[in-house]
Amino acid sequence: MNTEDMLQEAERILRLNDKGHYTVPTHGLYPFQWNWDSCLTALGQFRLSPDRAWTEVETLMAHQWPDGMVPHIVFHERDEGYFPGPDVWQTGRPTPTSGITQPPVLGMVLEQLFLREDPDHRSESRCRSLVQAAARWHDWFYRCRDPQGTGVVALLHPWESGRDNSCDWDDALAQVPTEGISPYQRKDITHVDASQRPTAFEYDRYVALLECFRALKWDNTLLHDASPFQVVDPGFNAILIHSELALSRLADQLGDSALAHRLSERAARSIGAMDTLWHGDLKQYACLNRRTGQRVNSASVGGLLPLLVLPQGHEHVADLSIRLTDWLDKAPFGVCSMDPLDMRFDGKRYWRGPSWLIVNFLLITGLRQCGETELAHRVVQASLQCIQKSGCSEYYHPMTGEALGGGTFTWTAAMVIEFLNMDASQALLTA
Ligand code: 9WN
Repeated sequence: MNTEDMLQEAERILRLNDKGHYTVPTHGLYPFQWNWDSCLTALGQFRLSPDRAWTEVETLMAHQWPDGMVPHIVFHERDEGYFPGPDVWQTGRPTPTSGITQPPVLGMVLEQLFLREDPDHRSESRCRSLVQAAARWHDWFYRCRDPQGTGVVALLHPWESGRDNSCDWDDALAQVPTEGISPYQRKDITHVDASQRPTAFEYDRYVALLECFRALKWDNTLLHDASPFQVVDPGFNAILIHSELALSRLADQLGDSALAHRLSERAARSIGAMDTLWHGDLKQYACLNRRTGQRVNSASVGGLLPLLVLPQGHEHVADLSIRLTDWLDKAPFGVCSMDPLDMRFDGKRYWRGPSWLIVNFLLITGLRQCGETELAHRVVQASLQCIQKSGCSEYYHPMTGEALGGGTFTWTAAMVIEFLNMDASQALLTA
């Protein structure tokens, strides 16, 4: 496939999965609107139609909860092909939604959409409303997921991380009690081979957490302290801070200097708090189990994502770049989701080894910001090699580039469009 074919295929997939005002990640396996999928998809959509890109994120934000939370799934239409559906979540929203959230990439995406528009014809009022809504979501994070004011927020469910079955959650998940959970039937393994999906042990705990929160009527003033699972993820927090800074810059451009100042102050405090997540032995960032107070000894890609918030020349940029280079040397088809030398690494199983183009994109964004442009180009090239070999899949075996998970995948297609529009990526690919 040459670059023109790749671009055409990516555009075809965006259209195929377009429901008019939102996009499904892929038909069958994920038949609803997902939070971070939609936001990242808007980046690719922008190249086809800026108006359609703004609509994608507006649709998501129309389902923000009154307390500021933005749900991870919006169930626009009934579809029996996914578990757990709205009847399991029972969140009581006018349009049914899930009751947990996902990585807040919205802020960084809004800034990109705004900057890419013709300065004389910018969608200022659309952007202004979205910035206000996104800031309310961020306020919710710090109020409800960091009630002690530590500067970093906790995840209460592995699905919130977007890296569902990462090894990062193994210990904390094992502590989640499953007695009395309702019987259920998984649908994911009717679409995708079970060897590429989370295990039954993990699903039982995903359901147990959902049922625990449902029993508390999804009251976010109670969920944090009551949750048997509270993990502070450096990757998630880096995304939150990166978006917070983007929102601050946007607020400034749009004339709301008070909001801009409030967000940049909070981001500065959170960047300081990220130091507590540095793991000196692993030479990367790692999670903290907030329930036990213990450091999680797990070297996953989440611990490299703080590249998104490190300034050029920071001592940890070099450490993280060395790790990334080492992983790419061992697995050339994108960045592994887990250290390839870890005993638990599994190149086929979802977030325990495979490479994901959206994570590659976030790393590339961080690397470019830190001045690591050569390494950023290497990750672009590795990502495009997956597409050349296997098309737009959900994820890839990082050693072979084999397509894994769902096919004709929306956010993967959107990332292809992003990568092909980045400077020099075409030259690299054809070199
Ligand atoms: C649960 C839609 C989503 C992504 C997540 C990915 C996967 C869902 C699932 O699919 O999660 O949210 O059922 O496995 O892990 O990152 O947003 O593409």
